[in-house]
Amino acid sequence: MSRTPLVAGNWKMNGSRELAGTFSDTLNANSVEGVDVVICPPSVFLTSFEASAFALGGQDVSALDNGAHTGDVSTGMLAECGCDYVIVGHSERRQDHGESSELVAQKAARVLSANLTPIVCIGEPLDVREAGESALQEYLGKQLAALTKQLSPQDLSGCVIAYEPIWAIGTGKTASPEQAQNVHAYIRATLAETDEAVADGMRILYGGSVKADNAEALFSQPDVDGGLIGGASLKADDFMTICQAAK
Ligand code: G2H
Repeated sequence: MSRTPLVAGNWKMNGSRELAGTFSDTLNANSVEGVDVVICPPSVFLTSFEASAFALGGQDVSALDNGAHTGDVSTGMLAECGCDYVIVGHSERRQDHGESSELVAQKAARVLSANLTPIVCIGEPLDVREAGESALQEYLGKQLAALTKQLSPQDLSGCVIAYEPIWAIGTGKTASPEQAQNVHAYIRATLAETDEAVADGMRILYGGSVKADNAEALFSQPDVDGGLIGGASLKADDFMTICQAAK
């Protein structure tokens, strides 16, 4: 199956209204044919974008309905601010806010029920990577199992998965294209145990120090369907180069 590549910029807690304007101008003037492009800024800047040639996404969302949940943002609010996508389960949320894989799966379900697309992040810390392949597969397998347990195959087909090895996030260390391909193939094979067609159609993004100069090698791997980009998504020119590399 041919899968439309997707490149999502995760601004994390960075950016400004001015940068939203710069990105709107650059991305609208340079649409990348055949690639879905998404910017996930801090939610306070969502309405500062004029997005015509790209989509917007949230960086996180509550698993709950609107109500007395100070500081949280709901799927309905993100949709009202123009989002089509929502990142859930980023390792920084898992680490900084103690989010479990079960909560991440609940968030994904909530995003799907609002007709938005969850970008579900999974990834291992360095000690797991160094413990060898079976430890790595067991770790990622548990993160995936929480998702496949919570979601029907039909719901699963509405998700995007992002594989982000924690040791490669913001460190300048990138998984080699071969390392990325091996894990992506494992993720697809694991999803195929639930539903082969869903696994075949699943877009699996790579994230972790993707830059303008390494994107093409990563994205050319058969099971790598684009990227989730952090630091390099804050410079419009670099981000455009990365989007082009996904074609
Ligand atoms: C991983 C990635 C974006 P960076 O967190 O999700 O960030 O590209 O800065 O490693």
